[in-house]
Amino acid sequence: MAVERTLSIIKPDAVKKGVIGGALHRLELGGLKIIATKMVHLSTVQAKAFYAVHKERPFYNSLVEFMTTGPVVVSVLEGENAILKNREIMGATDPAKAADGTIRKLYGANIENNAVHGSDGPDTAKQEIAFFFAASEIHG
Ligand code: IDP
Ligand code: MG
Repeated sequence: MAVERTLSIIKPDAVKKGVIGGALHRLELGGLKIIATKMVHLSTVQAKAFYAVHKERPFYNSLVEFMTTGPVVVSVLEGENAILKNREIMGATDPAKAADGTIRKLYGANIENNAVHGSDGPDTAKQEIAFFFAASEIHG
């Protein structure tokens, strides 16, 4: 296994619920190291750009609106197999289908308001990290 980096976002619903610490704690308990983190309130332009890959999906506009309803916490996570590990700790996209103990099961309300984002592969991880962080902000 290789040491990887991935992007995590604690979405506006989870920030509003007061579970930034709970979500980050679970990522750390899973062996992922936080090597960069900050709070950002996404503009519509930023949210549209971040989720551009989904622009043809029926939920795109709603997702963009949700992601701009309040601040998010973006972090770079590092560890062995970090991309898949993060997605395992997050759980399935739909909290109703997520395994017990996962962040989405614990804190997600529905398939859109699902508490957290994680990159889905090495290329997207690289792009998404660069979307939010300059190299000088990452302490790996
Ligand atoms: P992922 O976040 O598990 O990788 P994606 O399919 O990449 O899931 O979808 C991106 C985000 O879009 C999801 O995390 C969720 O917030 C939202 N989303 C996905 N599917 C739906 C849907 O069917 N209805 C509404 N929102 C959705
Ligand atoms: Mg995805």
